[in-house]
Amino acid sequence: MPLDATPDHASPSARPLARPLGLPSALPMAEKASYRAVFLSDIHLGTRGCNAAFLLDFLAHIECEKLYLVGDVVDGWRLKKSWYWQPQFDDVVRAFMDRAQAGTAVTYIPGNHDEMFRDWLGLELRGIKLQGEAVHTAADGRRFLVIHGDEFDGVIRYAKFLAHLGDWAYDWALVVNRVFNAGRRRLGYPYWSLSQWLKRQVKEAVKAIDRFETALAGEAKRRGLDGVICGHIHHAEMRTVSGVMYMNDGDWVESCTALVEHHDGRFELLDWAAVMRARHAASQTSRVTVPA
Ligand SMILES: [Mn+2]
Repeated sequence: MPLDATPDHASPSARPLARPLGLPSALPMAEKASYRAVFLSDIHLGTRGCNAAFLLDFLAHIECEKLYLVGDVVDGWRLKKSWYWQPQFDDVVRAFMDRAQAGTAVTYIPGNHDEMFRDWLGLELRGIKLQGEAVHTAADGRRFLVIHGDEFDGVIRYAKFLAHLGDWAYDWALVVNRVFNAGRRRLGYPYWSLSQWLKRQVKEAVKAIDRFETALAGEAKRRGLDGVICGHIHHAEMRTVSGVMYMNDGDWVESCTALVEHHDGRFELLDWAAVMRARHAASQTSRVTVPA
């Protein structure tokens, strides 16, 4: 039985968490795709999970007037514990600096994992502006609050882990449950259902993500803006929440996603892992064996 099989789970908040994103409408191949603005966050340079190669590939295929780095670009927490730095991480940092030097307006909004940069807000580092938050005006005049989002987070990281538990976890839980309760019985304790507890936790996780989205949308609304652009929860999303646009640019650890604004003010979420898969598939089919 799947974890979400209970009827009361069929609320709007029970939408699938790992919704597949589309390929960019104009798949950039030979030419560079040009966007008005690009939003990236949760790159987590300094961790093994960081997909720097994918990000470098993305950066090599796009051009933009404005680039927003929406927090958790460098993982200072992890680096403090143990130093882990790849040459590719340098390449990413250099790519951002080169963009700024070449005329792209680069704004860096630190998150909670790179909060050390929050001491430097207002500074400009080699053309990169450090700001606590920003208001981005789209080509069509709509205005968006750009913020990392950890300020509105409860225990979302833990919640998200639970939200990703699937059927396998439920089966596994049943086994653990049996062993666990056999032990409890021997010790004279009453039966306790781990699967019921897990089910409740998953439901809470979905609610927690919902709360995050509602809180951020609410903040944008309170300020009279048309929406919010954020990161932090590693969950790319673009939907209307409380009457305003909620857009989360995702991450470069679990998925490889970016939010882009086209020159006409249209926003789009790009799944770069899917782009790279598509390109690889195309290169495979075009490889023709010529008989001798
Ligand atoms: Mn964060």
